[in-house]
Amino acid sequence: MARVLVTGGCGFIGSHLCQALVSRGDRVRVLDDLSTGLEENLMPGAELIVADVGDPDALARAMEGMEVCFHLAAVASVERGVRDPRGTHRVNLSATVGVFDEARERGVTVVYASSAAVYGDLDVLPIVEDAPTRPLSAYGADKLGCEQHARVAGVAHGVRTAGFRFFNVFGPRQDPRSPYSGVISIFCERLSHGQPVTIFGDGGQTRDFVAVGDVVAALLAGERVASRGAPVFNVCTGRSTSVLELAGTIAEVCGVRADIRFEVARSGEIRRSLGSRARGRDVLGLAEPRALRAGLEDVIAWMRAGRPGLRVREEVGVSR
Ligand code: NAD
Ligand code: UD2
Repeated sequence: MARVLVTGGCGFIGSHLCQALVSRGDRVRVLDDLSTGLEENLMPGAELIVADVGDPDALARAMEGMEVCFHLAAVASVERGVRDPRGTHRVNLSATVGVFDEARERGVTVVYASSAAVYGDLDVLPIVEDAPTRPLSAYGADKLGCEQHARVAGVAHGVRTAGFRFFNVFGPRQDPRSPYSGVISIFCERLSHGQPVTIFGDGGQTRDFVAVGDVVAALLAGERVASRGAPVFNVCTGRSTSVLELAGTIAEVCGVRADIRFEVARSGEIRRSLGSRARGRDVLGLAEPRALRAGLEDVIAWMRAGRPGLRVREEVGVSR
């Protein structure tokens, strides 16, 4: 039974990770400010500290007695970084430097979320981890900064880390309600209600959509390979889907005809994103990823069930 801290554990990916950790018998503590996460996504059996991960006192309290920290708390939106680069930088990079520093004090291993946004728009696909990193957004630049600080924390201070460059993650409990939500959650929500969807640009832009269960499997494997060498891994499927194709497939799963409107492309938009999963397969032993259509069916089923969280709202084990 490991003692594990999950920052951002009430969020989309964090809640799935906590579910896996509690199920395998770990003692799980969550640090989350509930800015985008929901208390009803707190896994029963996990302890919750409601605080800002950038607050050094709260972080020290949260890390006390822990062996591993999964650091997922972030402003997980490229668009928010465009509008407020200073505010998102404080959470996405400065707070991560704090996590590595606290981990060094306490001998804690850190497994953290990076992003495919570190690569920017590359010509050579699929993208391997050794490809150049040329982020096109503040969000991507901050995630790359996290990786650089992980390396320094390892080399200079002996902190064991592993970083994961998630491509476009989707699944149940991804919030569809903000205009900055992931495209799959927005399209599933709208098409399942027979509403039109908006495509930014011509819809020919492509993404590598990875199901959240595959992300959890990668993070759990990351614990084993975390080292002072600060390894990084893609979390992807190696399959490319255009946004237009995606709208068509979701409409099919929902049993409706897609009503699509087109608007100008977003600024800093990446045209093609496709990851290589070779390192994850060979080093972490990751299995064949879930098929897109099967993953979309999971999302639609969750939406049709009324978007349940992991528990009913109750005040158990919460400190603020
Ligand atoms: P999410 O918004 O659902 O989860 C983020 C969680 O962090 C939320 O529970 C939020 O309340 C919490 N949080 C935010 N700021 C905080 C702060 N200052 N202090 C404490 N808690 C804070 O997003 P997600 O999609 O689950 O993302 C999890 C991680 O994965 C993030 O680091 C994100 O950048 C990364 N990531 C996500 C994707 C994706 O496609 N969803 C892709 C690449 C990387
Ligand atoms: C980036 C990162 C991803 C993650 C995410 C966090 C890349 C390749 N991906 O995802 O890893 O960090 O940011 O936010 O860097 N779209 C529409 N209509 C909509 C919504 C989106 O057309 O209503 C398009 C959007 O313009 C983009 C695609 O769908 O081309 C995917 O958008 P997204 O916001 O889901 O994620 P993206 O690729 O910005």
